[in-house]
Amino acid sequence: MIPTITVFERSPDGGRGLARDTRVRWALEETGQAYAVRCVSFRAMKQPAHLALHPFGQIPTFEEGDLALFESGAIVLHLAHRHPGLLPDDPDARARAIAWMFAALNTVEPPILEREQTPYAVGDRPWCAELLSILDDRVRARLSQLSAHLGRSEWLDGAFSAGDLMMVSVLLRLKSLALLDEFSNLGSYVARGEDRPAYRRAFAAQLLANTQKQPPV
Ligand code: GTB
Repeated sequence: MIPTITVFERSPDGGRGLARDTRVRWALEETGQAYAVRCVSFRAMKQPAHLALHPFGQIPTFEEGDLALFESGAIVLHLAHRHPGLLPDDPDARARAIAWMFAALNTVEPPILEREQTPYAVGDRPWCAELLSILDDRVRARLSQLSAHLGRSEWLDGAFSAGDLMMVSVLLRLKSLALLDEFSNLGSYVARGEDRPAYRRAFAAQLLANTQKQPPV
C-alpha cells in the first residue's frame, strides 16, 4: 500500500522547499518509497476531517493502512525504522543518529524559528532590530557548536542518516539569512544534503506541486 502524505495546497514559500512536507518527501525518497500526496487548504486543515489526523491542524501527516501519523520528526523516524537507508544497523550508531534527529528538532530548530518568525510578529516595533540581533547571536551560538562538532566530516556521525536529513532540513531555513555563511563547513554540509538525488527528487516534487496551475474550483 502506498502511503499518503498531506501538504499545503499552495505553500506560502512558493516552492522553496521550506514547508515540513519536504523532509518527509526526502525520507520517502531516500528509502525508495512511492507515495501519494493530498493537498490541504488552510481552511481544510482546521476542519474535523484533518483534525482527526493532526490534532493541531497542520501539515504534514502520513497515512499508511491503519496507521496515521503527524509530526515530521515522528514520520521520518517511522520511515527510518521501517525501511533501510536512514539508520545504521549498529544499535549504538542507530541511537546516536536518532539523537541527532532530536538535536535538529529540539536544539537547533527552535532558535532558528524564533529568529525567522520575529520580523513577522514584531517587525513594526522600535526594539525589533535589537531583538533580532540577540536572536541572531542565539542562532550563531548553536551553529558554532554544530560547526565545531562537524569539523571536516561529511556527515554528523559516520554515514548519512536520518539525523543528517533532519539537520540539513532545519539549516535550510537559514538560507535567506547570512548566518550560515559564517560557517563554511555548515554551508558545505547543507549543499551536500541538497545534492543528494533523493533530496533533489523531493524538492522537485514539492516545487512542481507549488507552481503548477491549480484546477479551477
Ligand atoms: N512540529 C510540526 C512538524 O514538524 O510536523 C510542525 C508542523 C508545522 O509547523 N506545519 C506547518 C503548518 O501546517 C507547515 S510547515 N502550518 C499551518 C498552520 O499551522 O495553520 C511550517 C512552514 C510553513 C511555511 C513556510 N514557508 O512558507 O516558508 C515554512 C515552514
